[in-house]
Amino acid sequence: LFLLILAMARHDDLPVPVYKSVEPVYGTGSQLEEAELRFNTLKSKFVEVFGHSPDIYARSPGRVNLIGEHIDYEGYSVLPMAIRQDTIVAIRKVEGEKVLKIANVNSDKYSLCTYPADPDQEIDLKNHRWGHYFICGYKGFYEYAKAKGIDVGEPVGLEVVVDGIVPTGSGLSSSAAFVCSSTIGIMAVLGASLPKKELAQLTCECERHIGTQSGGMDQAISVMAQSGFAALIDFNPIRATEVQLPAGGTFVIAHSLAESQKAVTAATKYNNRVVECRLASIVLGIKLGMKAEEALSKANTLSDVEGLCVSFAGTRGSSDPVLAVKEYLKEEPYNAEDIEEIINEKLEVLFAASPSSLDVLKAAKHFKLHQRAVHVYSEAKRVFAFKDTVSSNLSEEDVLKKLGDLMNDSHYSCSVLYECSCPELEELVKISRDNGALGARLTGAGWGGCAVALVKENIVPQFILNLKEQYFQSRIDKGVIKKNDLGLYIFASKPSSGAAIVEL
Ligand code: NG1
Ligand code: MG
Repeated sequence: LFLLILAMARHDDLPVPVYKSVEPVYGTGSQLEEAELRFNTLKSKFVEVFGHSPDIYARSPGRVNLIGEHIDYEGYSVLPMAIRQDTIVAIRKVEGEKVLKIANVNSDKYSLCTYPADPDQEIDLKNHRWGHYFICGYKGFYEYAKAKGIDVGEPVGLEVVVDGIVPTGSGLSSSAAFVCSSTIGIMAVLGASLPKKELAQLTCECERHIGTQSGGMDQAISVMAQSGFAALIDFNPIRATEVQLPAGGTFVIAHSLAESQKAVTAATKYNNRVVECRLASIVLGIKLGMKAEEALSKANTLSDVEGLCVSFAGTRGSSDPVLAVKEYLKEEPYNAEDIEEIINEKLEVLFAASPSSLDVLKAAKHFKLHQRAVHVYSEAKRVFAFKDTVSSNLSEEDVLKKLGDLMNDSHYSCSVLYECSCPELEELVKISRDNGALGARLTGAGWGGCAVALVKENIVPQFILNLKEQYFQSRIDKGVIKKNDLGLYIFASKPSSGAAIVEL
């Protein structure tokens, strides 16, 4: 009976798998060889720094988002897949010494960070350090344990060595790979374990300690991904449904080489958009009949007022929430006073409990409520169109073409309405399309980082060669990157597996 129940359980109800070797995670061939080398190096480094071996290793992958950008924090489903590149955290519990020592295999770039073994410590956000992401997992887990009444005893010291190969600032969620592997590693040495979907929720909250008001996409896919499948991630509650991608298409990821340091630029970029969406939700709620007070407390995201927008659209014989946006949100940017008059509240008061939102208000000149809301509602629809297309009985040719079109529409919306692209990404997306991509778009938060292109399987090698020549060669010539590193900046990607614990 137990086995039957286990077989029937959804995989996201199960905890992160624990393996005794690296094969189940990395498969065979060159990928396995690379992994074995990394684990050996990581172990040697651990012995070198701390004088003994780690207790366990925890790994969690980066991801590429195929469609559904900047809508997870508005409550809408997204469709990413895990990539092979991951972060591995080797960790050991140290009784007695109340210090967290976090080292990196790449100690030239990332020097040892130490923190007190104190779950209540504040993270110094004004002085960003790479080790802060580990502390996100640390604080987040203890908060969770406290809230749930889980007894994990007195805080202990931890020794940690990190090996991350997800390119940073690239929109491939190196941050979530680091936060998730840290949290999973911490929980494993403290003897705690959770179903993956709860862990996905927890790690999302962990990462907010870095000061970005993240949605939950990156942590969800990093924790819950199944090898061979992309996933439709739903929120409230978090849930992952496997999506089988068409065999004749390959997703090629290319780095624009513009780095996007989200934790550092949050006030003018990422968190700014979260605040704009919140304001758009409140204004829409009021215009569509909510009392100001009710809207201030209940209209937190655009998904909260979608029902009202759809009812309005119904009066025009449609079901498209965008109609309500066009009717009730002006296209010209709003300034703070415009909004305060409508919502009958000072913005500083509305956001008083959120220091990172107050930073946004300080930095913002105006708020583009119309454009952001049109993006969110239309992008949310494209995600379902993408999912439906994949499972439709159209010919593969037609499926691929349609998916490409949806990706192109998504990029346009990100670029023009959400304004999260940059000149380098625009150039890369154009070159991708010119070289036969069925669709190409920025992926992740944007403002730099990577683009993802859908390319027919049979032209992938030529496509990559052409991009190397047309986008990367001039940057090699200028010394921006080294020719030998090109494989880090452009590669085809298959859907990889999610987080795992390895006990060697
Ligand atoms: P990146 O910047 O790619 O890690 C961020 C958010 C996601 C999502 C995307 C935009 C974090 C940890 N991640 O991803 O939740 O909102 O932007 O779709 O903030
Ligand atoms: Mg990130």
